[in-house]
Amino acid sequence: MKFLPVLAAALALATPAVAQHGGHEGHGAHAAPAAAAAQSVRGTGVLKAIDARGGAVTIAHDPIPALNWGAMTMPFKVAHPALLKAAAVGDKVAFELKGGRVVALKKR
Ligand SMILES: [Cu+2]
Repeated sequence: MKFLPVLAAALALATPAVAQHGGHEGHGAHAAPAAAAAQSVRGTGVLKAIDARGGAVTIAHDPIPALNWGAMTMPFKVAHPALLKAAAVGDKVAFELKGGRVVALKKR
């Protein structure tokens, strides 16, 4: 009977209001939910940094309801180096994530 309260707690955490940043702060743990790996998800935000060597961009992204993510600033690996040149720091951008990586990025 210990199982049920735990399950109830897990379900409570799954509600959008509470799960907003669940698992979201640890970026390494940003291995996105299965849904994100299977299909692409679009987001918008502001490009904060470009890490050419690391092949990553830091985006202050708006909430992404499809992933249950609240707004936050975080780094993303890019799928192709060319994406690093798609926009400049400070630009408002639209991007597409697949498998936790940015597969499309453009100025908006
Ligand atoms: Cu994030």
